[in-house]
Amino acid sequence: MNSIEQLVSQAQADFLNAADAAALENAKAKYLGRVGQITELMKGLGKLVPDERKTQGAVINAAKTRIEKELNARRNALTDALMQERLNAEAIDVSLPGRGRGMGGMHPIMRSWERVEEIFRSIGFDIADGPEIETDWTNFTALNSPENHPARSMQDTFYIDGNDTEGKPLLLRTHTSPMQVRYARMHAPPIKVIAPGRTYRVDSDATHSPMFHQIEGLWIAENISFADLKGVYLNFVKAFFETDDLRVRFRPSYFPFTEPSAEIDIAFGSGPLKGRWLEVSGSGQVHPTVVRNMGLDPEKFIGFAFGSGLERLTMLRYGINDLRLFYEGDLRFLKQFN
Ligand code: 2U9
Repeated sequence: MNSIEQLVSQAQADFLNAADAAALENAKAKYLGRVGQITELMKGLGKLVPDERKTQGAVINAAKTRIEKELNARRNALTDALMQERLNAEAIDVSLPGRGRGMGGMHPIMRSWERVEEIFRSIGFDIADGPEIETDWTNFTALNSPENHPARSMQDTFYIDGNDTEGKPLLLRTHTSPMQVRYARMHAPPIKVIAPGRTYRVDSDATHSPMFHQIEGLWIAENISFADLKGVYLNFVKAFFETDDLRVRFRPSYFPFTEPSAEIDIAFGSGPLKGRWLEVSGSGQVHPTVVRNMGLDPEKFIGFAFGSGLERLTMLRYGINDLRLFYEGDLRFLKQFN
């Protein structure tokens, strides 16, 4: 083998030995670089006589072409190998089961909330939503709660930094009734409205939570009576608990915003709670002072109202025995409602 053939073989061997692109570029420099062996041979041509220069030149050029071909072949091989390596590393096994996304679900309290709205909407009640931060007037005074009532003490109600326009501290509403006052001041009778929402009291044990939900109903018209309230409520509990086998009883009670007032009890005719009277709501004829505070003449308009805890209704509907389960976020509990 003459020396130029050896040079080509050597280049081929060096290229094959180059394990990556950087090593290959170094090997290329050895032959085709500024001081590479082929380059040096080219430079030497100038010293030859024209005839020899021509024949030698052709030989060197042919060798250069072959070396470049070997170089490109190796370059492509290295690129392909790299791609193959990546494809292997990033391979996706399409036969594996998918991980999926966790689906959120409705909280049982929200289920009741929507259910109650749907039932009352179906009998022509409007739904009112309003602020959870309230003024002293709307939450207490308008609802005939006396200035010295214990509910107004710092220990019983959550107060907010900042005052209303009367200079009284703002507070977290203790019931949804202030929304009824707001609604009645904005609408002309007849008024049929429910106000569901979050309410707050300084209370925390197995049967009380500092945040809980209420649903209140208000019906104001010229010629209605307790019988209408009773009819609406009976219709509601029958729809809510999905049974006609149910009795309702009104027991005298006291609330500052209603007079007369009554607790509402229900008794199921069958099921695990069969025959037991269960307290589900408070109710009454809206106190004349409250009617006046809504901007209406109590001589002309009569109002009936009721209020229930959504937690209580939900516990009875699903047979839940501990209020705290609603707020612990335990998926074992929550998943049962979805
Ligand atoms: C206006 C006038 C009167 C709403 C009423 C009750 C009786 C009542 C409690 C039941 C369980 C609250 O969540 S609870 O603790 N509510 O007993 N609520 S009458 O009376 C109103 C409302 C608005 C303007």
